[in-house]
Amino acid sequence: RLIEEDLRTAITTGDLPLRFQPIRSVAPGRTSIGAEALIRWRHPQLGLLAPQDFVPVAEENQLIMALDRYVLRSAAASAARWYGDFGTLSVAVNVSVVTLLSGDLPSLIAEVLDSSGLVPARLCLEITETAVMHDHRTATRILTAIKQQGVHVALDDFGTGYSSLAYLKDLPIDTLKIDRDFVRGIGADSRDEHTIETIIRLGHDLGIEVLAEGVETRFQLEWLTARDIDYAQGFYISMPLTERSLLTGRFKTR
Ligand code: G
Ligand code: G
Ligand code: MN
Ligand code: NA
Repeated sequence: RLIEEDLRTAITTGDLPLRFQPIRSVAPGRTSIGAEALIRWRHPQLGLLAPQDFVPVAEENQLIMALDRYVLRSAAASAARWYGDFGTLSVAVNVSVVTLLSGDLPSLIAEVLDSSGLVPARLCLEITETAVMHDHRTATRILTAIKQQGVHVALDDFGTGYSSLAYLKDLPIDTLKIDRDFVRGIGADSRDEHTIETIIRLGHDLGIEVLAEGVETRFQLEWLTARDIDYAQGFYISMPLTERSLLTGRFKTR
């Protein structure tokens, strides 16, 4: 059997479990504000597969919209049940550029919010920087429609793609996610440190919050906190968790 046939089947049977990686606010109190949904594939012969093993297959075989729809529905249904010490929690969902540019995303989001009952502001869409800049006019138009629905938007893997600052100013986004490649250089490579400082300043000057991905050490977290980072995510905060593990930690469910 071809892998794309197996994947088509998995999307309909739901053999695509989500993991959730907590995102923490670094402001005093250090509370979890939500989690990023990360898809896996429980393959009958190959075991648990990571997204890089099959998301590209989905993108090449017109399966990506069905996959993104599945993840959005599943993540929203989960997040609608969560609350933490300081109220409800958000879920961030990675959405492919194919789905973003198709124009079907606003209606899909409306359906997902309606069926899950999730408050719009508790859903964040993660779009990669490269995807958005590839066709920034179409992306800006569609993201504007999505923002009007009350959903948040984050620019993922920021700093690795090519980005025009002129476009960034016009993009309706709430959060920049600094790519973990830069975070790895904290304490080791002053070019990475300067890049991070520049991204934080740029984001804040534009009224955009900034999150650091791939935070693996206490030193990195403290360095970032001293430079006014808003949010942190990474193995030092938490590995990606099953929903069950998430809910035995700081997360609770109604
Ligand atoms: O979980 P992991 O670190 O292996 O994720 C690797 C990459 O796969 C991440 O960069 C993420 O953007 C992407 N990814 C994870 N889950 C999804 C998903 O549900 N949909 C899409 N389109 N990409 C995902
Ligand atoms: O592509 P995206 O950035 O959306 O995906 C997040 C991916 O990064 C997931 O596959 C997750 O397993 C991985 N990840 C999360 N935290 C860390 C970390 O601290 N270090 C490293 N190396 N990878 C991480
Ligand atoms: Mn992401
Ligand atoms: Na990322």
